[in-house]
Amino acid sequence: MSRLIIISNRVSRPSKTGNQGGLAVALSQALRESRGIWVGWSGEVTDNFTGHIGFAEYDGVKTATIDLEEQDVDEYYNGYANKTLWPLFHFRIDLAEYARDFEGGYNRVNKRFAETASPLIEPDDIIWVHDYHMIPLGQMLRDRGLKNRMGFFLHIPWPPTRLLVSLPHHTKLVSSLFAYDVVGFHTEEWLESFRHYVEKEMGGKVDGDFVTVGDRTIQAIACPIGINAQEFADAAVSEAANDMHAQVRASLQDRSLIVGVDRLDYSKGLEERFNGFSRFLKDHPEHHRQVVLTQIAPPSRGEVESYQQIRATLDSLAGRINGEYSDVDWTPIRYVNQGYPRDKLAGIYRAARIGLVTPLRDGMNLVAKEYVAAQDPEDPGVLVLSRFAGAAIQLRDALLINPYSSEEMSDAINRALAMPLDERKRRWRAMMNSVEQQDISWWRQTFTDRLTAAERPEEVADDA
Ligand code: ADQ
Repeated sequence: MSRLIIISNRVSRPSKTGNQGGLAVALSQALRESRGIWVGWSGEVTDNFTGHIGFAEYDGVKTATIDLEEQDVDEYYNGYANKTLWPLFHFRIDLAEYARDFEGGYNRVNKRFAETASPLIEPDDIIWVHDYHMIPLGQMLRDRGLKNRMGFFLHIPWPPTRLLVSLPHHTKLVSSLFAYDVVGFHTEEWLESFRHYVEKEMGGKVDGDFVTVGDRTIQAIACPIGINAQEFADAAVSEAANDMHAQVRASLQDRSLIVGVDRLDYSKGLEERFNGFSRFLKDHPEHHRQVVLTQIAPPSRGEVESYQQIRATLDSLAGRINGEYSDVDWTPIRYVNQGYPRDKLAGIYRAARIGLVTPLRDGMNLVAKEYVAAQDPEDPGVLVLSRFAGAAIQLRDALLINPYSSEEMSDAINRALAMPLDERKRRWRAMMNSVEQQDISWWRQTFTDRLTAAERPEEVADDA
């Protein structure tokens, strides 16, 4: 069995709050089972880049990290990754910033990663690069002579061609993906957009999973990420979860709980969610005092202005809605800016009659799957899910809504609250089957099997 080398912006480290992004949560276990190394940024900033590699092991996961300079963090992480690619790939060209310094910093840091990782890589290793921070890394590793099988997985959407062409040097960025052997997306929709770009902008040819540009053929596949369904279901009935469940229930005094859990990010549709909930309160006075929306949203990327703005917007919106509808003994929105350990989070999900997951665009969305996995099979809650989350393709039995429409959101909340037990069970069972079948192990196995079976670049060259 080949060793797996995972390279991503950050490596996963267990934190007390359990506040990890989806990528980190998903990959920890995947890497533990292989005997590989996870390479990434330490999260630390140094005065001058040294290239020094810090080796460590956390929870059975071997890590190799480098520190970056402040300029790297500004241009590469806050800049090109989070001010340029993240908004653009989430269809928000209004928020995307294009600056040469960002692009330069992005390429510089990717080169630094290539220099760091290449001495650690042995000829039989399989390399798996993750996410939009690292798109050109594979090409840079190839430039250094690496012939390993190399895969790339994009955790966010792939934007429509008409939006992507607004990025300066877009073809250069996309071309670099052809250094990999397998490129993975969460859904057919993102895959379709990628193929469309390659055909229209690069004169490429698509033949099933094979995509060819010039003399390079790669496999481009849809491979939806999952969660560790069993572990999450177990966590939901752990002691910590039961305590949390009891604490939440006691505080609700028989009111129904609606829960939202998201990083504080404009792509998650939090403003639209608050507006949708406000619309529900307006449309349904009979539910006043009967429901509480608990929105858990730990801040992220606080150095980026658009994130400061969304935070300010939500602070005032939550205040306004609560001001309008609260009574001395009822506050409709509980807005919480902290993270919770996973078992406690599972207890909160289980206490909620409705999981409200309404991103405007999301590569997948693991919260939707976690909410399903945490439910009590005898009395499951209802998932209200945005059509624009990748997860909507698999979770067809959620109440699917357009998150831009506060009326649809209001109707869905009303319908979910009234849904009979039979229907709740039937929908939950169908969703749980999908969450269990296409779980995190399935995802990793599906992707790495493809990668292992791919022809190595030198085999291709030998045959030619
Ligand atoms: P994210 O945008 O971070 O991930 P998501 O998939 O929902 O979104 O994952 C978030 C993770 O963080 C979940 O596991 C959740 O439990 C956890 N989390 C969020 N808030 C928390 C809190 N307050 N306390 C504790 N834990 C919290 C990116 C893409 C997604 C894609 C994933 C994985 O944007 O579309 O699903 O990667 O590929």
